[in-house]
Amino acid sequence: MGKLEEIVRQFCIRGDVESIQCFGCGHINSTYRVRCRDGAAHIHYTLQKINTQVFHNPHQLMANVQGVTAHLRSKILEEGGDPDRETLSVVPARDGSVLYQQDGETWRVYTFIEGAVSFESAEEHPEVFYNAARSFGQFQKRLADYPAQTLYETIPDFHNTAKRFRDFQQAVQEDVCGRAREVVPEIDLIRAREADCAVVVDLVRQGKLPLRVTHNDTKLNNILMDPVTYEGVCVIDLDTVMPGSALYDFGDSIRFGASSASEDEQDLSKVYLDLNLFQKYTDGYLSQAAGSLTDLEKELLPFSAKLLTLECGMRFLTDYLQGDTYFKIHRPGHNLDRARTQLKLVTDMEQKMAQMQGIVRDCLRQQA
Ligand code: ADP
Ligand code: GN1
Ligand code: MG
Repeated sequence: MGKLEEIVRQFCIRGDVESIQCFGCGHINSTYRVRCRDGAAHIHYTLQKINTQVFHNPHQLMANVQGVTAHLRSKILEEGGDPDRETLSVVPARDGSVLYQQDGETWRVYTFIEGAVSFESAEEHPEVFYNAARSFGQFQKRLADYPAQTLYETIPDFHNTAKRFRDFQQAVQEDVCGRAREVVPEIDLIRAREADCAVVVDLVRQGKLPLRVTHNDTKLNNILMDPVTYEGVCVIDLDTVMPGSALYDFGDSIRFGASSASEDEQDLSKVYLDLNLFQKYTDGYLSQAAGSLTDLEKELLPFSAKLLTLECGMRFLTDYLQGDTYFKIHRPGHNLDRARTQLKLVTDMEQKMAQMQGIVRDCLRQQA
């Protein structure tokens, strides 16, 4: 029996394990699709090794996941939906725990959501992005009455962009890999935007922007969708559900999904903000969330897209400078390529800010 099979058998799975394959394109955890056979039936599971370099307290993380999924289940049932499909279901280990730990590694299992796929891009099917927005908007709505004080902060200061800027500055200064001299234009571009970094955190601290229960990692591949109808099925990757600003979720979705190219595209001439996709997402999101957002949140939606893109660019560049210790990379310079696409998007968004503001205004007018 292979190591992965031995691990998955520690969980309450049905049937005999037939195969275990690497799955998905996440940058943090290691994900596998497990196929089991029980008589004539095939059952699939999602086995994940939690990245404990990133998530220091996996038990607290799982307490969040269980609390949030239990809440979502009851909302989905009230709405007449199918909770086994529309939210994640944790499969416990045989000893009753939600995690299994071995050789310093930490594992969990979810039921696999069948007949749903995650998209890496919305360029070919813009309606995918509209529906993703509706799902993330609905996710936020379903968690609006969740007791936020019971959530653990799985990664402290996750979207504290001002802190991210300080960490970036420190990485440049320490320059542990001697890479800073290769990336002077990128460093300058970020430094020139220091003032942007504090805008949202300051408004949250001053109580001018509300804290809500937010997902905090709303990239398009963190939602499973129906491959035929392109409807949203299930919001996944709940590891960073924490109190946050709605702007983090809106901005991060745009950063990834409204880009004309993939996050690691090396030809920067292909990378720009697709205003059609921005419009689709804004429309879908506001169809769910317009009623609960404050005026200031609505006003800052376009800025949040730029802010979260700048933040992510800074994080990729910081990781590149620190020797690629945080995000998984698949080639040398991968984090630098990712940082460059984000920074290209930032400058493009700056030029398109007035158009983005116009789109938000038009969508709000249509919702009213
Ligand atoms: P990471 O934190 O590394 O991004 P995710 O939890 O997002 O990990 O999982 C990585 C990928 O695995 C997802 O983008 C999705 O394609 C797939 N996936 C994860 N959980 C499930 C599930 N329960 N059912 C089906 N596919 C899943
Ligand atoms: C990571 O786990 P994944 O791949 O869905 C990261 C996000 C970044 C994203 C960039 C916990 O998301 O914050 O925006 O990569 N998640 C964590 O693609 O750091
Ligand atoms: Mg993910």
